[in-house]
Amino acid sequence: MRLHGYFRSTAAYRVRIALALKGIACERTYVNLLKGEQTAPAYRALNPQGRVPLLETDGFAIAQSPAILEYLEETHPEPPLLPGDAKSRAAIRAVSAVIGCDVHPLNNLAVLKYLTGSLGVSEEAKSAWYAHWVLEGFNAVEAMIAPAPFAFGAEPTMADIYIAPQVYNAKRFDIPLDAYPRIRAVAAACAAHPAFVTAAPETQPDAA
Ligand SMILES: N[C@@H](CCC(=O)N[C@@H](CS)C(=O)NCC(=O)O)C(=O)O
Repeated sequence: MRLHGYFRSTAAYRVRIALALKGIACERTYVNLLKGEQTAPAYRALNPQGRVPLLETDGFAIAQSPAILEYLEETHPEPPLLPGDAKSRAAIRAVSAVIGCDVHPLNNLAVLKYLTGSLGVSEEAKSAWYAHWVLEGFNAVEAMIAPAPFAFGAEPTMADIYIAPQVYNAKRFDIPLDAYPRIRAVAAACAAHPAFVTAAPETQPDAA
């Protein structure tokens, strides 16, 4: 198994957390997004979208962190990222989707570059855009979780796998999190968990 990622990519960070939680050994390839390595023909041949993460496993390549997480969950069910009954799993997936579908896609590198490049938006307006969509999403997530200490109970689930990287990213961009005590509590619980520590961006080899 080989993960193609970049230390600051929150989508790749999700996959690193899942691998660590499930104790799955995985080789790594580093794709430097700032150097444009995601556009190299060899990488595009593996992932036509030219984004990270990408997981090569069992003779094929999986793009998109939600697909990778679901694949890992199906092939390595323990510990479960989607525990409980159908209702519990739907609640976990809903929080994951707020971040994965409604926040992150508006804030990733390609979108921000398009704003400031092709559309000529100022750095200030770009930052306002970024903050707006993070706060919109966090307002919803704050109301959807009940930390105990993780978003849905005593053990981390897929929801925490989405929340912790998004909080990391929000802090990088100086988004105030004072209005989100539940999200901050979840982030604190994650920060103390060995799998999240292993997966943290600043400790990845390509962060150096
Ligand atoms: N929905 C995708 C998003 C992947 C994505 O946007 N990755 C970003 C980094 S977080 C990327 O590779 N960007 C490359 C670029 O902007 O050129 C997923 O969850 O895997």
